Amino acid sequence: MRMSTGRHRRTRTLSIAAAVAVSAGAGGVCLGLSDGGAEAASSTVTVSTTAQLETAVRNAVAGTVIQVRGGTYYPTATLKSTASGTSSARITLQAYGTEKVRIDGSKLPAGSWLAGIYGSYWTVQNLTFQSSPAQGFVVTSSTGGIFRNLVTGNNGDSGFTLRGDNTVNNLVQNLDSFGNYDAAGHGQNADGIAVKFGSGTGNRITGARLYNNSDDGLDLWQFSTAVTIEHSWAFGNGRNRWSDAAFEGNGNGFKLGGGGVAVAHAVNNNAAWDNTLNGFTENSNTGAIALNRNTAYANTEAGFYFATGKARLARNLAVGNKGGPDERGSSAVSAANSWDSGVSTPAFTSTDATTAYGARKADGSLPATTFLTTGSTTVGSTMN
Ligand SMILES: [Ca+2]
Ligand SMILES: [Ca+2]
Repeated sequence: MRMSTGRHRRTRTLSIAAAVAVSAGAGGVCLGLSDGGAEAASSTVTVSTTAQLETAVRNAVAGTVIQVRGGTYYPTATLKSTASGTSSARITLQAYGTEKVRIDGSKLPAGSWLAGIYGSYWTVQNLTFQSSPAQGFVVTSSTGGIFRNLVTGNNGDSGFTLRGDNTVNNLVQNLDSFGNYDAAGHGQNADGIAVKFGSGTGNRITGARLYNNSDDGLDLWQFSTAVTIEHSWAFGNGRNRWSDAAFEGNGNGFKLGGGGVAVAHAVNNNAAWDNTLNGFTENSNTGAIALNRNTAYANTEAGFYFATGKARLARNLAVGNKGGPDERGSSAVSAANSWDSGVSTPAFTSTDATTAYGARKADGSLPATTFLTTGSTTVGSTMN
């Protein structure tokens, strides 16, 4: 069901009519048109079975909107697409209305990812990807992706991954990624979100909760272009929650490098707590990572570990980390942080994390919480 650009233009009117007809239906499946097989310029496909979901993803082209009815879906092969939308005709995969959709990988063959997107200009939103035998959701060398209000939980490797060169201008907004654990690696690989082994400008992660993963909350290993990370929380990572006698999970909240790259990521207004290693670490990245107004609380190692690089730390807050607030080398620049001289450490309004684990707001943004807030306008994360 491929189409030429010319065909696409000539069928536009018809496809709009078809889309209207579809949305007037009773939630059934509506695929394509009756004009000889040309794909619609903007076709809405509503799916309610696993087979329909698999077909719809396989056949998606620019302008396709796939709406998934509430329920749990069990793909038998990776949901995969190499198709690209355009900035004006995106490919959209989303829950139908406010219905709860879980895409569950527990019937996939061993080693399979649950979803793999290799194209550009996708919007994927309001969906859960869970219980994959390997990675949950993987985006490879994509431009202009919007990945919003997704949950990636209890997968057999990292929950959400951006990777590859030409990874450009992707937005990951309001991701919940938790409980991911690679049994085969004894937990050494499964991060909440991995932006690894690649490059490309304009990638941003915001509003994420990355928790209880076997390895790190966020990992930027060998991603050689600056990534922006803001308003995200990483907590409870690296603990052996799987009774793995040979457990090898790391447990940094935010792992901001590795593999020889030197890159100035931007890390603003995040929080890391209760991780088994550092709250925030360069992980050998010697670049000028900029960290502003982040909070590290009660991590097992340092709050902020920047021993070798040129990181610039300002207005961060570190309290109760067993390895101390900061571990800095002479190349790092530190000013106006809670550990710097002349700066007072504000008291937390609350150290009860219960509300931080709670339900998100209706628009998918982080839950309101007083946890780790201080009211300070100068130091630490605002926790929103
Ligand atoms: Ca690891
Ligand atoms: Ca990792």
